[in-house]
Order: sequence, then structure tokens, then C-alpha cells
Amino acid sequence: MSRIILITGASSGFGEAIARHYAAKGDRLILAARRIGRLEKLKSELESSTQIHLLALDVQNRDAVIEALNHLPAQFSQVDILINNAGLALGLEPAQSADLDDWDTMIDTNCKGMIYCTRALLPGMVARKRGHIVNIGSAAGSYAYPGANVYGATKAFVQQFSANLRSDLLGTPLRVTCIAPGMADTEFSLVRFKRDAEKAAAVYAGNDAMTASDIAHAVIYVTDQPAHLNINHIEMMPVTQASAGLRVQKLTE
Ligand code: NDP
Ligand code: 8X3
Repeated sequence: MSRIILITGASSGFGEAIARHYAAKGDRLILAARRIGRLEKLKSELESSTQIHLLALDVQNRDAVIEALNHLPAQFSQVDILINNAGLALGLEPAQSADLDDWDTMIDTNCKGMIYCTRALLPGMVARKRGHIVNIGSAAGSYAYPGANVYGATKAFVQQFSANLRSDLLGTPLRVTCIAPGMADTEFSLVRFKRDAEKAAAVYAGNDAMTASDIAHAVIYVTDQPAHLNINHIEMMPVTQASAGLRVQKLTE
């Protein structure tokens, strides 16, 4: 049976790849992002396979999220799967020199955007006794690295919110999954480095990073499991990435 899937951050990277994978299965899609032109292009590519509704939406805007998700067109209103994917890292400066506006934007998008979308759709899912929320966390939510300060903290929030949601939803058939990827080659670094293409390309050069499609496969895997089964958490990394131990600063350095 065709499901209704709402994907935030569908205009590039993971969200776009996830949309392509669900479209190929014939699921109906609600695609949300700020860059509506990108979404329109994707819709024109995918609409031969399925029905698609677009939302020009900034997930930081609480009123806009609630309004949009509470007034979906009738044929899209019963969302089965919410993919909270919209998010970003801004900067890699140490905490003492990081930009406070960047910190606000990461918290407003990665944490608040996720909880607004979730809160808007949860009552309907609970009433219909059907729903799956997939939150895109990050390896940065579990492992510290220099410059990840607030970005990593927002993704730890995503991880813990997912676990806490599962507790609240015990006794309902709803499912919650957090997928926590490490390094994947998308526009993520271009955004982090404020459109410095050279710096962004250097992040992925020669390390065989994951692709957006790798993450989309994981999303499809968790949402295609039988109804009695909840995949709580998936952490995934390219073979070329690992948490490689604690650093020690010598007193003489
Ligand atoms: P991209 O930059 O390619 O995609 C990010 C998406 O998020 C875009 O579609 C963007 O759309 C959307 N977005 C950003 N801010 C907002 C906003 N305020 N409102 C609505 N949409 C927004 O990066 P990725 O695909 O890599 O990132 C997707 C998610 O995966 C993020 O949450 C990221 O933190 C996470 N992640 C990424 C990893 C990586 O290495 N690439 C690893 C682990 C996690 P638009 O600008 O059009 O609004
Ligand atoms: C981004 C993953 O490992 O580049 O969320 O911080 S990593």
C-alpha cells in the first residue's frame, strides 16, 4: 500500500536521495525545504512515479511549521512517515571564537525544527494508530571532535529526543528511529564553510565518504521492517572514518 512520507530538507543531499528512493517504491511524498525551486525540479523528475506535494518551509519558524503541517491537502494529510532530516552545521571554529548566530541557527534548525515537525504530526499519528518518525542525527552526537561544539550537541539532542519519544509512545504502535551517520559527501560541508567550495571539497577528497544514497538505504530499511519491530538507532560511517582515541596535550607544547 502506498504510504505518505514527509521529508524535511528534501532539496539536496540525504533528503533528496530519500525522496528518490521512496518515489521509486510509489509512496506519496511531501517534500519540504526553503529552496522551493530545487523542490520543483525534483518534483518534475519524480512525478511520473508518484504524487508529490511541495512545502516551501523554514523549519525554524514554529508558526509556519504548525500552520503548514496542520493544513496539508486532504490527500496528503494522513502522514505515515516523518523524516526529520533538515539540518546543518555552521562553522568549525572553537567555542571561544564561534559565531553565536551560527549557534542559534543550528539549535533552531536541528533541534527546534525537528520538535516542531514532530509535535505537529504526532497527534494524528497516535489517533490513526500508525506512524514512524525517523530523525537524522549524526556520529557527531556521540563522538566529540574539535569545532563540533554546538553542532554535535544538537545531534546529541536529536538522539536523546528520539529515545525519549520512544518512551512516551510505548503502548502505541508508533515507531521512532534515529539514524546517525558519519561523513557523507553532500552539500553539508559547503554549508558548514559558508559556500567555500575548495574547503568543502577538501573534506571529502581521497576518503571515499558515504553517499546520500547510503543513508537513504538505511531509512528505507528501517521503515520497511514489519510493524512489530522498531529499529531504535543506526550509526553508520565510511570505512575511512573512526573515533580514534583521546588526544593528550603535552604540557611542554
Ligand atoms: P545538505 O546541505 O545537502 O542538505 C540539508 C537540507 O536541509 C537541505 O535540503 C536544506 O534545504 C535543508 N534545510 C536546512 N535548513 C533548513 C531550514 N531552516 N528549513 C528547512 N530545511 C532546511 O546536507 P545533508 O543532506 O548532508 O544533511 C541532511 C541532514 O543530515 C542534516 O540534518 C545533517 O546535519 C545530517 N548529517 C549530515 C552528515 C553529512 O556528513 N553529510 C552526517 C550526519 C548527519 P534548504 O536550504 O533548501 O532549506
Ligand atoms: C556530520 C558528520 O562526522 O562530519 O554530521 O561530523 S561528521
